[in-house]
Amino acid sequence: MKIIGICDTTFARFDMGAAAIDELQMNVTDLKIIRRIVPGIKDLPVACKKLIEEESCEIVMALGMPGNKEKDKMCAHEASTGLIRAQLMTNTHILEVFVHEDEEEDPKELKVLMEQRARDHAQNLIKMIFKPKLLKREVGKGIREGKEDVGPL
Ligand code: RDL
Ligand code: RDL
Ligand code: RDL
Repeated sequence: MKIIGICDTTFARFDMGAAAIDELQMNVTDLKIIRRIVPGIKDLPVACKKLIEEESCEIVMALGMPGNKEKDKMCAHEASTGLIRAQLMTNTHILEVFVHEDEEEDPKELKVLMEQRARDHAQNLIKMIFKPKLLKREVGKGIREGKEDVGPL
């Protein structure tokens, strides 16, 4: 059985963690999910590192929403750097699932994007951990998460 970590934030305007967990549970049975919730994206790196080191998670999803201000973009870059460091320190993947608040103007479309990106990255996790052969089929195919794939050249 695989232990999978889910870490998300109260800052985000949609429950991306729930969408990711639903997608995982609908598609795989042989897994245990451990969820942690933190205030914001800068709190994700250590929470993910603890899921790996203290809860033995094999892979973690870090979900969050950088806001629409310049400050928030800086914050997102810092959080992202922290998530990469946590991956390098633990030799374990942490899938960064961020949706920037300004990716969509319409709140309804933003909500759809947040849900779909969380689900698409949950599918990526399933491929990485359970079905690596499926990833090979998608190499170089212009795959995106949350929106239409752009496709190969
Ligand atoms: O450690 C407490 C907070 O500093 C931390 O939760 C931050 O991630 C919160 N935060 C900001 O301070 C900020 O300026 C967040 C954002 N912007 C943001 O855009 N998205 C967040 N948190 O999830
Ligand atoms: O950990 C999961 C994703 O965060 C990770 O795969 C990213 O590298 C995906 N990604 C982005 O999130 C992004 O904003 C990529 C790009 N831009 C990009 O320009 N090229 C990529 N990935 O290969
Ligand atoms: O080229 C259009 C988009 O692909 C581009 O704007 C991406 O940077 C959007 N994006 C993010 O901003 C992000 O934080 C993506 C991801 N994460 C992601 O994980 N997967 C994407 N886009 O396909």
